[in-house]
Amino acid sequence: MEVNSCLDIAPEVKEALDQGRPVVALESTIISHGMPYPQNVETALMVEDVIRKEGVLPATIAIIGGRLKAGLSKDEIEYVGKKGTAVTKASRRDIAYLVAKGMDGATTVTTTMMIAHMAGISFFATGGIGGVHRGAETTMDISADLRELASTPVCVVCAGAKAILDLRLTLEYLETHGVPVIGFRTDELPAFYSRHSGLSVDFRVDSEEEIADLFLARKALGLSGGMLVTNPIPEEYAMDGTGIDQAIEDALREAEEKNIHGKETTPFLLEKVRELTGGESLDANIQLVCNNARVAARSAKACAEKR
Ligand code: PSU
Ligand code: MN
Repeated sequence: MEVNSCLDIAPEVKEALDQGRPVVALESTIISHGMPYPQNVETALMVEDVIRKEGVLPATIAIIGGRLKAGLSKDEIEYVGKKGTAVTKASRRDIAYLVAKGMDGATTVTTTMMIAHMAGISFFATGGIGGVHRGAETTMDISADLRELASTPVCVVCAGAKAILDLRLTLEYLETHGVPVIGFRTDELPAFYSRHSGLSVDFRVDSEEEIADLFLARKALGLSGGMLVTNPIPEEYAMDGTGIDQAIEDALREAEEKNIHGKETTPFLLEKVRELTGGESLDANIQLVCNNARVAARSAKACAEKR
């Protein structure tokens, strides 16, 4: 494959890809904008360990000094985590600017998918994807993550989309754009902090092997878009009935009062919810990311074994 001249693949990641060994991509906006320092860096390193323990190579993705990086060193993860929200949250529209200016960028689900695909990585684990925001019928706030899922052939493993979003509209958008929403050992779309949303997924699978089969079937069919695996937060960390819905409502109201919009919205809501739940939402967030990393790693491994 011709490698993009703006892309640096870490040597260890390159070697694994060349040998057909499994690799899982990880995003960096969750580090810079999704969690406070130092828990963000601790979590990023812990998630990488979860993947390594499965015998799979993690590749955390970011933009550093205008270079697209597939695979960060510990120091680079520390750098992005410490700089936090001072790093540009980089969506599709931002990356050419960051490359042209030699700047840093934290990659969202959108840009992580793009860079993973450029590097030849097919599986990606995160916490929650962006989606259609509540009130989108007037704000038109629909995350670029959904559009990217529609076009880029990467399998994204997440814990669903947060209830800060309109989950029903998010599913409608994904259906329109041909993105299958898979429930991992569930028929119900999980809602990030919660295992329940009252909405159905498109298909249920009960093993990582089935995820690999589905990914390979899409590839064999020549379908261009991605697929979304939704993996419920482990029962013991789930926040159903702990006032999480109230915290989300309060956060949404405050965002409206403060006229928060555009790319600020998601980080603002996440931080507010963390504050309002006394940090409990952060613990849940950390656990669900690890849980997703494990499923992504096993799926990547199953896929590598079939090829
Ligand atoms: N969901 C989380 N934590 C996050 C994000 C989403 O639980 O940090 C980040 C991801 O990087 C996602 C981005 O791609 O927010 C979506 O932002 P927006 O809604 O502005 O598209
Ligand atoms: Mn948005």
